[in-house]
Amino acid sequence: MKARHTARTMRSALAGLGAAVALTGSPAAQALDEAGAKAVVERFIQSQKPADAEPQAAHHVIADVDADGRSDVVLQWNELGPTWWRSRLTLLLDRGRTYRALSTDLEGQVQGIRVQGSTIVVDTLTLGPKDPRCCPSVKKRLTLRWVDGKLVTAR
Ligand SMILES: [Ca+2]
Repeated sequence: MKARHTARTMRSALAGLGAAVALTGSPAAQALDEAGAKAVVERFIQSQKPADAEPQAAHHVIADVDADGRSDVVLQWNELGPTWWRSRLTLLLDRGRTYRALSTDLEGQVQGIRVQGSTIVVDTLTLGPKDPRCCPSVKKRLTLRWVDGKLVTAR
């Protein structure tokens, strides 16, 4: 009785999975939707081969950062090493058939990313003097701006 129920649950779980895969397989050419953005993120993550580490996507935001009318993707991802991890932010700019990737390191645990025009605002928590390593508590904001074909840190 119990086994039959489990089999049915498995089947419906797999059906759900199939639908999700089919959606991500057809990214929109111009206006990027959520499924298209996920496909772009997945391709980028798979192209990353950090030495001794596993790349893993975390958050992403769809926005036209360079204001050329084509949606770009702002991605926060992590490199997970055996005893360390590194947080990265990558701007994936739509260049028609390909995406141009610009990356920078991030400090702390990312709490949120907002994109306003050509400005990317990243809110993080960093370690205070009394914080244990697991639990940073000091709020820090990083502002990046797309200027003259480059991603610069805004003051
Ligand atoms: Ca764009």
